[in-house]
Amino acid sequence: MATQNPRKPPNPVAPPSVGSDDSVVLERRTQRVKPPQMFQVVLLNDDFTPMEFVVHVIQEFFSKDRETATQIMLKIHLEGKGICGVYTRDVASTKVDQVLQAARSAGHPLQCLSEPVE
Ligand code: TYC
Repeated sequence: MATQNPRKPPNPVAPPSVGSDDSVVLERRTQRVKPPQMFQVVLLNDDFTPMEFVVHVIQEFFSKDRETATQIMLKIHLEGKGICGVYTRDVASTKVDQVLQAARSAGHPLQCLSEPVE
């Protein structure tokens, strides 16, 4: 049995209707697709992970330049946590996995999580 593709977004424009004089009317519909829920990826401070490693992680996985990465790292160091980026659910989850994998491989206890924005 044929089923509708659940990923296909609804068409924002109604099917054209043809008037008695052969004119075609395109009725605009209100957009019904909500933007996706976004997730912020957060790094947590600890007393053991080297600052240089955190800067490297932020550059590598969150595509920040060295100066921005250093600022984010220092904010985390001073305030306890900091946002490294905001992504859709799956991308955020992948970033968390990548950070934790890199930290564990290097023997550091760095913690990373994602949480819904708002
Ligand atoms: N507090 C760590 C230190 O003094 C540095 C650090 C910064 C660790 C940010 C984790 O997410 C972190 N070596």
